[in-house]
Amino acid sequence: MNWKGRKSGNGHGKVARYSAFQLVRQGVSGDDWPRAWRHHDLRGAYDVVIIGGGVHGLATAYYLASRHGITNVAVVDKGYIGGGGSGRNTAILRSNYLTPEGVAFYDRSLHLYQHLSSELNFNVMFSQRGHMTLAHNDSSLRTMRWRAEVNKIQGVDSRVIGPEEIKRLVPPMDTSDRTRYPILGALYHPPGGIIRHDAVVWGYARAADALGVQIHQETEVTAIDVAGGRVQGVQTSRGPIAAPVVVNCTAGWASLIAAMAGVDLPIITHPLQAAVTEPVKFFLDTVVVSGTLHVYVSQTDRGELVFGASVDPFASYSMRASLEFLEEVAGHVLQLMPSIATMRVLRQWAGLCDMTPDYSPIIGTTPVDGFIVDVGWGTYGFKAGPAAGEAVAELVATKRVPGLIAGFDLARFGDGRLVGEKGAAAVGH
Ligand code: PYC
Repeated sequence: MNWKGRKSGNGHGKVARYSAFQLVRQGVSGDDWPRAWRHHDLRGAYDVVIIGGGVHGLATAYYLASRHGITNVAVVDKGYIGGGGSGRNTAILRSNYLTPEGVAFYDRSLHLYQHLSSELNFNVMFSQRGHMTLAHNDSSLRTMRWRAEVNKIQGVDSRVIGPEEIKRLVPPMDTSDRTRYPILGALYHPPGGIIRHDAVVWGYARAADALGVQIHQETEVTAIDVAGGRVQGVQTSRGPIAAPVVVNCTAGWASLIAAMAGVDLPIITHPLQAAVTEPVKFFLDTVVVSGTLHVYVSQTDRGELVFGASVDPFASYSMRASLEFLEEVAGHVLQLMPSIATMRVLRQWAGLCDMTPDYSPIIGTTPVDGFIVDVGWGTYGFKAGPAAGEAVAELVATKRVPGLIAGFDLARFGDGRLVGEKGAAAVGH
């Protein structure tokens, strides 16, 4: 079910649909647009408390309300919604993973993203322009072939292409054999692309709010109450909340939040940096990734180039950007596309990645009854948001673990059932 045209769950009447007609009406009347989501006093109890107001937390809230009718839900965030990993990633979407579990999961997410603008009545600006992972040596070419075969078997459009087709798709790419790391081929994945991360977060927030979910920004969780092996609620900077279900949808601080409930997670947190240039005329039609050169680059609809690299090689909660990163990423991207040498970088930033031993997430129940985790996304979190939210909502509503996430349980680390997804990382870590 989707939320459009429904009464908002808190009795505030119908939520305005965004449309050309509504745009004209607002313009002529001069009325303010209604707030996309509202401020509420904190209730003392909810059916579900979701910690983290990024894409995962808000998607979970939205699917709880829209698919299962569970609306007595609070999403709490210590800052503002989308201000953590959701606002810091490079918004690349793809499903060309290596393991059958990973391919099925991320493909479901891609499918939900494809239909998200119409489902949420909010333009999330998904630009499905194709995604290309370059191979500069025999072993990466072998991994690309492996991924292409796993993808094809599961119905995901991926294939290995050669330098000629790469040059045709990305004319500024240096595909000659005179470079330090000549390009031998690439894994080409046409359904991949980029999206506007703030639009995704705001779209989910607006739709969840319209269904009665309460979004509480600047509400920091300071403790999680557990008694008799069962979660009881949370303590926050705005007071206590009782709840039989608490979902940890945080990124960057996931292991610290879990530790508040006495749950140990095998996560190490690393910073990941990115940068953006001034806008220029559109010339880069595909997302380009090179694991060997530790770089990925795409061009936004505004014309800026967005670059990223691998995670910083040390564990830290620092979100400072560094000159070393910029020097390295600029040098590497110029090996791929020497003609962009005079473009100026406008901004750089960092986010936090919760890395697990197998580069797959931890999603599902924990030894504490009612305390659920959707964490450990490493560098894959934003693309996973819709499928993770949908699956966690189903788990909360039905108390059954959906097949799509069964392999990503916390117990796998003790049982030795790892889901090795390092080979599908955008860049080497
Ligand atoms: O996995 O596509 C990816 C990715 C891009 C940037 C960081 N991770």
